Amino acid sequence: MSIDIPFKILNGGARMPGIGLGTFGSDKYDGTAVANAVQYAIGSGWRLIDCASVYGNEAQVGPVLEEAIESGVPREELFVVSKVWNDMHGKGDVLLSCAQSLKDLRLDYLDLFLVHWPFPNFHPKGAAPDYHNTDAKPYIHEAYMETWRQMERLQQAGYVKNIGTSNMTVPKLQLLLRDCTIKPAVNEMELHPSFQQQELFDFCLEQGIQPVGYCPIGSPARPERDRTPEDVVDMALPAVVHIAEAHGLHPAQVCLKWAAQRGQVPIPFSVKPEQIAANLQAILSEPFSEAEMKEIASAESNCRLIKGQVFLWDGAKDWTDLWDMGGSIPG
Ligand code: SBI
Repeated sequence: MSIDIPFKILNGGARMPGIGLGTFGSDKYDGTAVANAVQYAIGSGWRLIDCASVYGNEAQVGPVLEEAIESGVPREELFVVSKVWNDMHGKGDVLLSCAQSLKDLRLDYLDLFLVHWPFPNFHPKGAAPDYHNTDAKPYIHEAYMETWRQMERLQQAGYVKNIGTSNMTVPKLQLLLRDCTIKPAVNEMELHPSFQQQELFDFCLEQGIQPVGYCPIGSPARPERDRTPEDVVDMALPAVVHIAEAHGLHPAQVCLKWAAQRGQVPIPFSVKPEQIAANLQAILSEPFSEAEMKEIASAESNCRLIKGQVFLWDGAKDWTDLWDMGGSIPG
């Protein structure tokens, strides 16, 4: 099925669909469930699939992509994203990670390859929320640039059409923009009504970096380690519920329509066909009024859901250090 999904033009000229399917199944959905979701999504018109090696399911998603292409979906219509995980930032490793993702996804190029986190810090699968890796390091700009140079080489060699960042901050992006040869085409970041990151969002747009928003409906399926009692439920926000009623939409659809109309590319995850269909329909629904957009903008409450606490290093105060909340960083 071919649907006219609005798209964004990236800084290198590529067309990126205005909504994508997230594929992080957390500990709740295995590779088969996620692959079935991708199959249903492509069959119902979705074209952007947001993958990552750490999601552990690229080998299951790959055959679905291959079958879609074999059965007539033009490769150029698909927009497949993958990401290099934190344990593969070292010399030569970025290329290896990309090669593995290409092999697993059964593709000969990626549309977009991202540095998943700006730290080489990781934790074992299933780690407790308070897990602490004693090898973890703070952001080191020279180390990040070594990783980025490898990303640039992958683009120059044609293995990936675009490169980008994820989980960055304004200070980190400023350093990268100062020192890069190829600018990031996108920055993937947490974005939902209760966490709009207006300053970072505006900075990205000013710099020609397309914001891609994860957790766009508040990630109801996120793992336990990413839950706290203070977390706001976006779909229950009065502004969201009120606009949903006025438009005959589900609150999830309101979050997605707001996201797309604001200018980010949301990447909702779901394995349920009816939700996958409704999420795409949301983007195609009537625009919200300026007053409605403002009402949702006012629902901001600085509620970060994915804090990244498992990446903290010795001497870090708490998760706020990951996000440069104290100001500038050494560069
Ligand atoms: C993982 F598979 C493992 C760790 C992890 O930590 C931060 C949050 C994250 C991510 O990077 N992207 C996600 O969707 N969840 C994640 C995923």
